[in-house]
Amino acid sequence: MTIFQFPQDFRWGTATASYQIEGAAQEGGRGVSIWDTFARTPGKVFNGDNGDVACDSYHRYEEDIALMKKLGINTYRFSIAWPRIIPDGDGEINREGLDFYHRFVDALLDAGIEPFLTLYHWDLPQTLEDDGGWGNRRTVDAFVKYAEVIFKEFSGKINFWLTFNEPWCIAFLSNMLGIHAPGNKDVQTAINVAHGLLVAHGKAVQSFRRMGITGQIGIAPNVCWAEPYSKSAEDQAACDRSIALNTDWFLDPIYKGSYPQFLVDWFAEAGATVPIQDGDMEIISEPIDLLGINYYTMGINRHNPDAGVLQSEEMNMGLIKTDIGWPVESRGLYEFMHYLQKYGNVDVYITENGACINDDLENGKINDDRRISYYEQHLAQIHRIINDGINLKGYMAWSLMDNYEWAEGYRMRFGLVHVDFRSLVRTPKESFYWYQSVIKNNWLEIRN
Ligand code: GCO
Repeated sequence: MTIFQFPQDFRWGTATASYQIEGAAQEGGRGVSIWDTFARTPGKVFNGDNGDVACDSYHRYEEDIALMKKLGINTYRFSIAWPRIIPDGDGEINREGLDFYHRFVDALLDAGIEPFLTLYHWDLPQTLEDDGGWGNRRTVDAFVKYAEVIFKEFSGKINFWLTFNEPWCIAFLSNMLGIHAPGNKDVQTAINVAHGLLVAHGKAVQSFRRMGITGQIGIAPNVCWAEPYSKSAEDQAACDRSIALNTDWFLDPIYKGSYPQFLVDWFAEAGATVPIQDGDMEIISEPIDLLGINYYTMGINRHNPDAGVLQSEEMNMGLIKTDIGWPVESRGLYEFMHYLQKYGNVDVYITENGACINDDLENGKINDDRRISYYEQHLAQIHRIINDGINLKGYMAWSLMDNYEWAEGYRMRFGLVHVDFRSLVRTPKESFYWYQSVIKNNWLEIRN
């Protein structure tokens, strides 16, 4: 048996996102988001599932917070639904929406749990998408206005802020690969979206400073660590492109004030350019305080001219996979955290990490041992990362409970708590009790 001790002030948490758990889609004055529309478009989401009810957390948040308390977390990452706050994107403010999040945040604080707030976890008001979405500066300005409303309302209650969740997904998964809302399949559109959201991020951080808001602010990219299939320089270059498009494409502008030139050149070959306006790069590079990192898996990639615009193909190496098909490989997190040091030893929180394991109830229990094993491997790497002197300050498991897994609908389960999507009954899984003991001890015990 091996014991890994964690720092005294380490933050233990879980994460969720508004559209994935709230439901109450037609209540509280909420406007329509691009996910409401996408989910209703035939063929886009497995089984045609949508977030109208989801986990019904809009009504059941007290029950959810009771579960968090039982779990023992000291931090909870959640997102605010922009369409609840400004239903048509940039018009009237909806007091009912703000009041809901005040009740929720107050209840978290009463329970002794630190709220970690994400401003944008993908539910863009549909009206803004209809007008060109993130590629249109109107959306950028509307986001800044929305962010300022939230800053002003919640300053003093919130100490941890994130502007955007997974910018690669917002830009490329959703607008180049067409897998998420709004479902565009165009490289130039994706690049426009990426740039628009970066300008929105920078402007929001500037407002945050100017308004003297409490706490620290940052952004949460998703990591795609990739290692080459062979020793060829071409395979290494394919990996470099995959890694850089997920993280460097967003972090270079923020930390260095410029896009990674080798990728800019690569996209230029494909006929796509970044629509930079005067002053944009100064805005984007406004200093931030922290980074959120979302890590799930890594790839072994090779160069293949037929593998999309990046010509980087992920190979099937026969590794153990979670039920969504992602290889279990914790090493990529360790490698990435060292790679990240090129931006300096910045404060980092793992804002998402977890496994899709679709085990169901059996005799009133969910024996999700494969999820426990996934968490064990990743927490062991985190312990190693901290021991290397990297400023990794907290860990948020994805997710507190099973929820709406975007294009996969409800069939893919990431929760520590099982949700019966008919009765909405919540049942803690074995992994919940395992995580509870890790948090209580503040150490990880590896079963040999
Ligand atoms: C993500 C998402 C989550 C997903 C999770 C599992 O940020 O990709 O934040 O919403 O549910 O990653 O796919």
